[in-house]
Amino acid sequence: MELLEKILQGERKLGPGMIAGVCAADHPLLEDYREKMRSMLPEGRFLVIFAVAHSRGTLHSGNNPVQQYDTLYAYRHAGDLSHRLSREIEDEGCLGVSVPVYMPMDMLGEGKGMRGEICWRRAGVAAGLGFYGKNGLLITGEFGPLVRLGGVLTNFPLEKQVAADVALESKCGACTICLDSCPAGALEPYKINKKKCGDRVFTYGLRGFSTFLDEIITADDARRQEALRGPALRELWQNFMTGGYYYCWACQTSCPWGKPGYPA
Ligand code: B12
Ligand code: SF4
Ligand code: SF4
Repeated sequence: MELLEKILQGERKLGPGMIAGVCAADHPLLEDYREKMRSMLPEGRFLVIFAVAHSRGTLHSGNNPVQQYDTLYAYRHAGDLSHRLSREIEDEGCLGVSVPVYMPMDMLGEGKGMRGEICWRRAGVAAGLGFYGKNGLLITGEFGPLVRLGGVLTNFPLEKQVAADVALESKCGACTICLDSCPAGALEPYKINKKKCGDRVFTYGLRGFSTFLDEIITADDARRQEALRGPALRELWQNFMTGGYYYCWACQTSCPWGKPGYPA
């Protein structure tokens, strides 16, 4: 069945490890993103949000290359679904803008670095896909926070598909597992210290790259040669090639939501 048809029929589960939901573009949770959405599609009225599950086994493996690989493919999968849906919508004579799952982002605006065109966690809550957890992530009933999100802004009439059941309240209760599991101490309930998390997640991302450049520029010749032959450059090169740069998933893997038998 075509994707659009499934969405029109209100199907939440699109296939193994894939769920979707719809929200109005003017949902109050997305107020801060209205201007951005207008810039993407002035006539955009609805957002279709996809959540694609990670492989639980892979993310729990503790092996960084396979974790990166799974992350890249979950992103790609969410992007593919969005791209496909936008084509189907345009076949029907409407417009569909596939919004980036993570990159590219507007990195040029003053102080804007690393701000998405849409906050997918907010959009996911507004589309009834789950609730906002103490770990600062969207927690779905099916897969917990072990998902990558993406979606399409469209003028296709989807008012009948807009989620009625939206979890504005957290369902974390007294649990603090993710807060205690963060190796960077970056989490407080519903609040994340981005600097602390970024230092960990971007060990060989933008932060690692600027540290490397700084070292190359300021070091003496011997140290420079050492740095050029060292592992950091190899890892940075690999990340530039693959687009992967993550080194932590603990706030996703530690959450009991979505694990077999949970919630009961
Ligand atoms: C930049 C970015 C980062 C940065 C900054 C994180 C951040 N909190 O913004 C860094 C590198 C630190 C980061 C880390 C991680 N990220 Co990240 N990140 C993004 C990205 C690309 C943009 C986020 C953004 O715009 N931030 C801007 C500022 C304004 O956000 P903020 O200060 O946190 O404020 C938001 C929240 O506080 C939230 N909020 C506050 N109160 C409430 C209340 C309710 C009810 C709701 C719904 C929301 C909400 O709304 C605010 C924004 O509107 C998104 C993709 C996207 N476009 O959404 C992925 C995204 C959030 N990241 C994701 C993931 C998985 C991670 C990591 C686990 C790393 C990894 N291994 O992949 C960690 C988790 C950190 C954490 N616990 O939050 C996933 C989350 C999936 C999910 N289940 O929710 C996303 C959605 C990517 C995707 N397409 O799936 N990330
Ligand atoms: S990704 Fe790692 S460092 Fe960042 S908040 Fe989650 S557990 Fe903490
Ligand atoms: S680990 Fe516990 S506190 Fe953290 S998001 Fe999951 S349910 Fe909420």
